[in-house]
Amino acid sequence: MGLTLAQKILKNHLVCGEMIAGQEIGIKIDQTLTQDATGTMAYLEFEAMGVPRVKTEKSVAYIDHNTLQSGFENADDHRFIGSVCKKHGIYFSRPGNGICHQVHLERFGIPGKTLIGSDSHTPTGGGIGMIAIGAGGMDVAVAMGGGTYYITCPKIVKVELTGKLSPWVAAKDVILEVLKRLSVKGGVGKIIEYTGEGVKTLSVPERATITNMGAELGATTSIFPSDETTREFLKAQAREEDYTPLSADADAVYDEVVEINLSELVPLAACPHSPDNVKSVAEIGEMKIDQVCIGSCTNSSLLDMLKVAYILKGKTVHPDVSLSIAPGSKQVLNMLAACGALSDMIDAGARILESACGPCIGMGQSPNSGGISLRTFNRNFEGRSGTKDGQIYLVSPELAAASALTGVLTDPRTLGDMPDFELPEVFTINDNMVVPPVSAEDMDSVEVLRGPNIKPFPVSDAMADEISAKCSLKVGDNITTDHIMPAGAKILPLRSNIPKISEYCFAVCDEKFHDRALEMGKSIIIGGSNYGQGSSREHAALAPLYLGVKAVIVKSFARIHMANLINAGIIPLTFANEADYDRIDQSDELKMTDLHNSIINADELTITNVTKGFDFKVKLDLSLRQREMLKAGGLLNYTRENSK
Ligand code: MIC
Ligand code: SF4
Repeated sequence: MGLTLAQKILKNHLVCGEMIAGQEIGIKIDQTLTQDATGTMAYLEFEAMGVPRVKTEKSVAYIDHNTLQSGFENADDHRFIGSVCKKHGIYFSRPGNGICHQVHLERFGIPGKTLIGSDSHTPTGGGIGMIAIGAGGMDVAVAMGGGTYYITCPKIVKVELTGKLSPWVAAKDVILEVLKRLSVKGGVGKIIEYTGEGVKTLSVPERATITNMGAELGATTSIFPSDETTREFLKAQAREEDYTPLSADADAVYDEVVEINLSELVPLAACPHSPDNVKSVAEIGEMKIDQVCIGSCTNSSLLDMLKVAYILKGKTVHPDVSLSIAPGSKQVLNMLAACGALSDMIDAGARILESACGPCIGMGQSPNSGGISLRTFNRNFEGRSGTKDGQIYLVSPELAAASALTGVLTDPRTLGDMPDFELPEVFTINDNMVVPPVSAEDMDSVEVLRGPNIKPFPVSDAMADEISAKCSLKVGDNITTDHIMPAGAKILPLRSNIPKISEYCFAVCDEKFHDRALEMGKSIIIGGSNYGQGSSREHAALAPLYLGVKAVIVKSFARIHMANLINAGIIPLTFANEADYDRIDQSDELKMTDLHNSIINADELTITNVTKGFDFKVKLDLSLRQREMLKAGGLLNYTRENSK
């Protein structure tokens, strides 16, 4: 039986386990990436492991999320990460060099290799045929130390692309269509593999837009074949030697098949407040807009920017609209400047931002109260923009630019003929903002520089045999990590300070949560389905750990967050009977006994609701490794125990 492309790469990297969907497998990781908002924690954890030099083929640390540096906290974190990298063998991409995923695709990604990154949009690398997976910082730290990375062997969904996109219909519309069909939890436990005749009509940046936003499906990752288009892209990046042709076997067997005829797609938008709330521009109808933001790791490539510049050239942004543009990398910005496209943007009235995440993570550009903002980003969760009642629509750069000129949601197909936008044969290459590490012999000469905001991270105690705790919070379905541990300009600088950042934990849902949880001492959280979707931030597990959360009982979990909870030593449980969710209220006291035995051996656990006087069953859907990890009190304790 033939293999799919994803299966081939996984098989090549298999360290343990069997390639059977649903079972845990361990894979070898070739490359890692971190960004600053998750990086400090990941490097503190790496230091705690005591491995002197990274054992990967390439590890890169990017500074792209918080580049505002309002106050010393950020600058200190950047300096810490820079010095750790220099010492331990990691390449350091300085602030200004660009968004991690964009730069990694341009300069470091290699078809057929495995990459994990402490950022959920790491699957961008799937655009050049990598198995690129978002993970928690601790998993990245372990991989840097040469450790195996564990995932549930995914099912493979084939997305068969036929036809060709119509003029002004974009790659963004492809992934929005997939999201519309599969939903934000439709990809959980799956890899989305793109095949078919339509693939060759898409450039590498377009493929990367699609794999990037596959994160919003909850998928393990997404992948495109590596073909002539990939070769040309790598060649233009002066990296032709990194090219290998890769595709699925002709007789590969897939678990699901989705067919998309590119020719039939129309401009789409994800409406507030979920990336899968997708409607066509025609369905949304006439809508006045206040703001347009173009950029983010989904849509900030040179190709995207050239299209935007073309649309804006010689025109003026509508007087009621604020337009900001953040080119994805120094390379993109530089090339826009050299060809005059940047000047066209500036001339039209665009506000040019630094090549960084910026507004995508709420670092400025929050819309006005109730403001309607069109963004080329990948997430429109409530409050993420920094304005609680902001109405965020996720759209293509073409649609965003066209609308910025008219002040209303505008179908880009009204722009008339579309010229051929082609990628350059040679990109402008200058890696002078990537600082290489010192050699292993010189590592002792490098001092790691720590600022006062860098506080030790919490480590869980070994699991107690009995837990009796109150429910400190009950939340509904699709809770995102932006609810659990919000980001934004005020909170992001605290990523290295868990006690301080914990003050904002769940504040979007309930401002009193922090105080209540601390007062309870230990507690349990109850949630609905797809709990923890979105970001890979392990702070969404570390802050609850710090606040005494011992277990989270939900209808279902999102992949990365569940792994982060286990790494932190918090027990993730799912209701055996979802109806029991309705029978538990906040402040109910829940009791679990005989945990030492059940955590290792049982698939189900009985919990007593002491307050209401009934028992209910929960499932322990865990591998033996995860069970042992929980018993030890998380990944660090487990690693220490096993290396004795
Ligand atoms: C995001 O888009 O939510 C982030 C910020 O990039 C996160 C990482 C983080 O929280 O630092 C992600 O997607 O993993
Ligand atoms: Fe940065 Fe936004 Fe991409 Fe996250 S989704 S990596 S915040 S640009």
